[in-house]
Amino acid sequence: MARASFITLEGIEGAGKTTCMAQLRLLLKQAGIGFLETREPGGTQLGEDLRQLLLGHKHTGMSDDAELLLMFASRAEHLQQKILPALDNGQWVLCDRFTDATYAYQGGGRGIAYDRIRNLEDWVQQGLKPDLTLLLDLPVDLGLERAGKRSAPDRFESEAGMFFEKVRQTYLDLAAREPDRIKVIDASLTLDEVLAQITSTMNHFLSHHQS
Ligand code: Z5A
Repeated sequence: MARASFITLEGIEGAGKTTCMAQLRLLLKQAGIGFLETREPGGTQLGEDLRQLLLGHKHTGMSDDAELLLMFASRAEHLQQKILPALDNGQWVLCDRFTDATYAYQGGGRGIAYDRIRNLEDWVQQGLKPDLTLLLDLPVDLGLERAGKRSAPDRFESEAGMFFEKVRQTYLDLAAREPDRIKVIDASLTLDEVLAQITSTMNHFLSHHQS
């Protein structure tokens, strides 16, 4: 039997991750696959506490390095407490954001050198990477317009449009570098069309990764 797979979902603000996560959940259930659904930053008690510090407005002037290190502190705990034990037990893992978000937001958005991020990735993940990443891509204006219809903006959502242009471009660069792992979904289309792309990508993946 093939080993359990680690699947992540990525995208800029308003890309529709929440909606697409529901579709992924449904597809895995239909395939009879047991899975853990989780998110970053977060996923553990410590991670959720760190998430509040990272997304809230209490520490608006947080330094870029502190932000990066807190993302990886959350990730280290998450891997040790939840992700690795689940994979070891044969459970698939469905994670809303992971290290690609760090390259995109802290690397592309904040301008931290990718080598620094790679050092932390190597240290914390010891070679573990997602098996499949679905990147929901859409123009920044459209994403911000969709996200704007929701609740008050968090610390990241308060950034200017240029920040998200850099985040989007970094995600696309990552996808170009790792096309086998990162599948770009055109999230600017209607919800039905986006869900159809998710379903087709997942069915293709499942056909190669199920026993
Ligand atoms: N972050 C980081 O900087 N570094 C890291 O390493 C990690 C994270 C791991 C929290 O992420 C923040 O953490 C994030 C990056 C940073 N920045 N922010 N903010 P999050 O994932 O929890 O937060 P989020 O980006 O705001 O995502 P979200 O709330 O889960 O979902 P979403 O992708 O933004 O979209 P949605 O809520 O599913 O959809 C938005 C609206 O659009 C909603 O009304 C939908 O009904 C609508 N929608 C969705 N799809 C469509 C289509 N196709 N057509 C029309 N309307 C649609």
